[in-house]
Amino acid sequence: MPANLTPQYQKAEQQYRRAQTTEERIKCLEQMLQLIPKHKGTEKLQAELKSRLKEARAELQQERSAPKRGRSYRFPRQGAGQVVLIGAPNAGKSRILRDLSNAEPKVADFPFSTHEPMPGMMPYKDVAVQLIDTPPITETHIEPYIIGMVRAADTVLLCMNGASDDAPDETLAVVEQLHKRKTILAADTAFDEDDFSTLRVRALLVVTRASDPGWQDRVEYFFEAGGPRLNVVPVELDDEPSREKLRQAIYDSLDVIRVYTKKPGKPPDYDAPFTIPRDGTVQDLAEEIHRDIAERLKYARVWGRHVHDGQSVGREHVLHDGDLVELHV
Ligand SMILES: Nc1nc2c(ncn2[C@@H]2O[C@H](COP(=O)(O)OP(=O)(O)OP(=O)(O)O)[C@@H](O)[C@H]2O)c(=O)[nH]1
Ligand SMILES: [Mg+2]
Repeated sequence: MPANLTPQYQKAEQQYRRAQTTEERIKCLEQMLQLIPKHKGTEKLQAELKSRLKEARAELQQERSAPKRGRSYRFPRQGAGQVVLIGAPNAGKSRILRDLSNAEPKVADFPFSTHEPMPGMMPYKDVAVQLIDTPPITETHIEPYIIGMVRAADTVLLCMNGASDDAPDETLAVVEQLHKRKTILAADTAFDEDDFSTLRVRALLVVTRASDPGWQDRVEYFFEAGGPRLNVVPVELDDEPSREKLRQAIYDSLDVIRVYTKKPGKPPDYDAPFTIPRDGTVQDLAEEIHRDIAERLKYARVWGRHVHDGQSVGREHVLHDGDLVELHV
């Protein structure tokens, strides 16, 4: 990525990645083109953005004239982050959704039991994380819409059955299916520096049935055979302390902080915190609440461990987990 890209541009780029419709993508690309610093170092990227925009506009035309073949699903983001579960058949994806969230997917002791994606909310601390279960991916089949979901996810859970000798190879096939579609599971999310269409998406390797003594050897084999070196989270879903560790790993991977708000002259709202990225600012919080507030914001007062009680701060002030903020417009 060329140097000197502003934080505003980077934010627009992140929105582009998370866009779920062609209309949204077009809007984001237009914004990126407007925000990108115009100099020699960004010429290649500008050209790339323009051709993406052209493609997206053509796509929209086509969508309007002829409805898309194949199914598509849209799950508006909710809560502290959107986490997509993928994996080979029988990996335990639906069981994770069932055990961790309010959703009631079908869980079966035979493969290919899930045919459609399903969202659910996982409560954690005093926030909730959106989990999305998906149908299995094999060497020969992937539902095309899964790619879009993976690319827009905040975190992907690559699920692998820790008790099966076939699971490492089956899971490598999942990785390969994504790779063929320019989607790479990685430790962190980023567009490829040289090829804007390739995207790295933050993922965890979740190994189910970790009460099986062989799970570590199977993970070792997965890595040695070329699997991406993701952080590993073993889980035995029959065991509550183990499930709690998985909840925590999922939440931590999102790298967000919780911020509480109060209206001037009113008591604090400690029930429903907002979540913003770690190192997020007052501006980020305001945008999370409402675009109007973000635009009209004059200053904020903050209570927390890193400020004097009620300290007045500007838009660029960096917030911390647990801060209480009063926005003044
Ligand atoms: N004991 C135990 N059983 C598990 C665990 N994870 C998954 N299972 C079982 O494994 C079987 C398959 O789980 P599912 O969640 O249906 O697997 P899936 O990945 O959704 O499978 P498909 O929808 O076919 O892709 C079910 O019988 C689960 O109860 C685990 O950690 N411990
Ligand atoms: Mg399933």
